[in-house]
Amino acid sequence: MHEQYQPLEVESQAQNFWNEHNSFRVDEVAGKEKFYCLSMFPYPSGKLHMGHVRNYTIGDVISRYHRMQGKNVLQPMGWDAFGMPAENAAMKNNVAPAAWTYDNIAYMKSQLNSLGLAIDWSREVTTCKPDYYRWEQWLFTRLFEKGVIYRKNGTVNWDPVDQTVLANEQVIDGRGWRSGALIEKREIPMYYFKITAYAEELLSSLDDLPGWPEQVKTMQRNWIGKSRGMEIAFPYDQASIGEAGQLKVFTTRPDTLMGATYVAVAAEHPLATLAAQRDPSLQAFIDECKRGGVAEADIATQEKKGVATSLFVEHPLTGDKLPVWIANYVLMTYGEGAVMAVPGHDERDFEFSNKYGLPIVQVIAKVEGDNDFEPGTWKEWYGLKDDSVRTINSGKYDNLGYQAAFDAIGADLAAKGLGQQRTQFRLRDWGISRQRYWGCPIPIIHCDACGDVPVPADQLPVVLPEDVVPDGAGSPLAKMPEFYECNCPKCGQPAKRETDTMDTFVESSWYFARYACPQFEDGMLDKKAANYWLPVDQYIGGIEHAILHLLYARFFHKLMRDEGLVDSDEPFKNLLTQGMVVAETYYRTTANGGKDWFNPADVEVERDAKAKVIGARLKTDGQPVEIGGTEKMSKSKNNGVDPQAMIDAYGADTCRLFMMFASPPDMSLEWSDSGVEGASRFLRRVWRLAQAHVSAGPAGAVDKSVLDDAQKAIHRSIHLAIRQASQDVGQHHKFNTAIAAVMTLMNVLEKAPTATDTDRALLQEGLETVTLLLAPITPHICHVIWQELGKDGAVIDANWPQVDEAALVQDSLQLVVQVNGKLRGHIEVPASASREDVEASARANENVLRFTDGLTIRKVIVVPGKLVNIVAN
Ligand code: ANZ
Ligand code: ZN
Repeated sequence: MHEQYQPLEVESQAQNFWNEHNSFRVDEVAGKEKFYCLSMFPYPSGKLHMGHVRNYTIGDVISRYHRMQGKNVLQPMGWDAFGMPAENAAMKNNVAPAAWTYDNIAYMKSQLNSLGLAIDWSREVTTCKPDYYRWEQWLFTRLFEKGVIYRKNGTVNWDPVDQTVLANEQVIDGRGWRSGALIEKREIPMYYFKITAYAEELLSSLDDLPGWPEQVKTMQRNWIGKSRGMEIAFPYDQASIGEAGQLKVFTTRPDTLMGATYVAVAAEHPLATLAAQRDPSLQAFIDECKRGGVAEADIATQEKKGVATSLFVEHPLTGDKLPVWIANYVLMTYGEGAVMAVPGHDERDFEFSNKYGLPIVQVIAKVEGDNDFEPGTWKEWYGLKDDSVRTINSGKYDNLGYQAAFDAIGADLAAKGLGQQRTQFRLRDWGISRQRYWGCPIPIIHCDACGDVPVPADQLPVVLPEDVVPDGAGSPLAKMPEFYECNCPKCGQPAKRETDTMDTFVESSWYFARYACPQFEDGMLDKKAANYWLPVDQYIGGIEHAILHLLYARFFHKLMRDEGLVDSDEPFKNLLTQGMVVAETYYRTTANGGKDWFNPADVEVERDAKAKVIGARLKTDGQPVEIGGTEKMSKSKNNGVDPQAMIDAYGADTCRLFMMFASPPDMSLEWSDSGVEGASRFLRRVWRLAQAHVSAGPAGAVDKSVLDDAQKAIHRSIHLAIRQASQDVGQHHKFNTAIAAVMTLMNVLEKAPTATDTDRALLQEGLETVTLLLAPITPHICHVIWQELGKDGAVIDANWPQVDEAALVQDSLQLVVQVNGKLRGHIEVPASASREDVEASARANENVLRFTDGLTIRKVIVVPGKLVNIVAN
């Protein structure tokens, strides 16, 4: 054993051992408890960032811990390899996306290995490879035949200069990010997954996931957005519209119907089209609305705008004429694309009415007869769906609570055939067509005679050519006859292959299942293997995937279940969303008012005597820079720290220890050079103590019957650390406090005597314990120390240590003694001492006698096991 800790040597020794022994390769073992630990797989962007390192270290610690519990642990890894960045890089560097992607994968795989992750690489899945996406295409054709996938027109952002479809985030201020051209909305045919058919189940089975953070479940519930309400019909005013008909709206608040003062329709609504035919001046506004962003968040925050039409509808209960407006806040894709506007009680309608001088009528009031309506006070009543509010100004429906008003108005509407109860979901069907090259080809053939024909299973996969360099103008596949020319599988006539590819979220929706049987060639999943490993016992990833990825993966799991491929209902039993990695930011303001960001590695921080940061300077020119606060590590703020530099300098174990010690996994982790130094120092201490102990020769086992009091205390410290770490790691994933418990034990062991055989036996047990408790966190150093301690077998095959309850029992206790709340001394009492004995011993303490001299003792408070406080005056 080297005297000095040499991390690079230690780490390659441990990694070589694992490689030679295929240590992390697993198979299904009947009767052995399985544990499937999965971290979200990376996009192969080029190199790992700190967020990856944190994510994968957390997963690795959990995996290794469960292995030490004797379980059959699967920890796989793969690559979410399709997507836009590869196309952008390809255009910039003139290399094919495939070559770029495979290079990145090779490099990032070497980085993951240098972290010492306990991954079963025999199960590696790469989503851009035909052996993977073949099964995605197969499922697509099955679902298409079942009607779970269908084709309809969808709206996309069209760049008229680049002749290409852009994603929402590629449209900046209404212009294409590359061309700068004004973006148009276009209707093109696209394929949709009918996820809305699973909305109810996706919502209700969230209740079966106690191992998910409440926050994530709430986000999913809101995204699915189930609303109970009514569909209400407003008959056309025939005088102004010129024909019979009804305008339908969806409302969650039929109780406010008597406060409806106008109706508003979306720009795409048929009544808007009709109004523009009558009055062409409306067309400009309609076009403006159609140009706006498709993202819902934009619509919620944008300024409310509208135009009046010359059309009217009739109020379904009073017959009053209500004007029809066209408004930009009404979505064509929600409800009926039209709203009954109740400006007294709806925030958007209120803003709109104020702007355009439309009437505002209060129809809800507080019970206490406070009927003076002040604009804005509706906020207090809105959302009170109970009897604490009453209807007013509502004619025969006055003075009713929420439910009574809902029922009374609902009954009258139903009697007239103008209303019915309805449940509405916010969730939309999932459009998966992308006019991109680097994605999974949609397995459909268009035939003039037969229509859309799914590619038969024996002709799958539809292979994506890998040698293409896209030029940014339209989809390359649409320009490659050798790709799209084909014959119809049904009638044999010349036909055209679909050239769109799938949304890359499709690949990441089922990779977790394919890891169970990555080489299986007879189907999408090997049912036996899939049912052995699934569901995933612990899933770990970023909170940014709380909605889409997790919802799509849950949806796919149910699709695969309904296809007979898996038996379970949900894919991920427990979910851990790890916090962000943040770091300080530094900048200088440039002449034009912009900001130049400097990497923390290039900045020298100045501190005062109390280590408080008082300023910062750029290392290269010595001039001051501004401190911008801590932010998520990102390219835009230039505050990323390269994990590789750190692994090279300190070793992977230091990196892992720092990450796990700095904060609990679900909290944000602040980068700190001194924290890294501290982690490195600690590992050197562990090494040094082990080295000193081992070099003194072998030690025996502890004979508990011969321990003196001091030795008992050391033995107790060992088992206290085991108890603490077991609780923290096993139950709460609080690796930071588990590490703190090991540090406390190290402090004891470093001071422990080594004179006798018993002393040495105790130190041996202490060091073995430190090694076992740290093994999931810093596996390399623990691998080597374990061998040096003379243990048979590798530490990865060792069991997690057990608490010896007897060792925790204390013969005597130290109690704090206070007089009038001030610390005055300590007493030592037998653990079995009665309250009276403790009090007597405290009163007899010489300091107590001194501080109570001349006073009368009024009261003695005993907190068992902790302190005695004597109140005297
Ligand atoms: C009258 C009303 C009165 C409404 C009131 C709310 C409060 P959730 O809960 O999200 O389902 N709405 C309906 N269709 C819409 C569309 N296509 N675009 C924009 N808004 C639409 O929202 C349902 C409410 O959103 C409905 O209830 C309707 O406004 C509006 F005091 O009707 B409400
Ligand atoms: Zn045909």
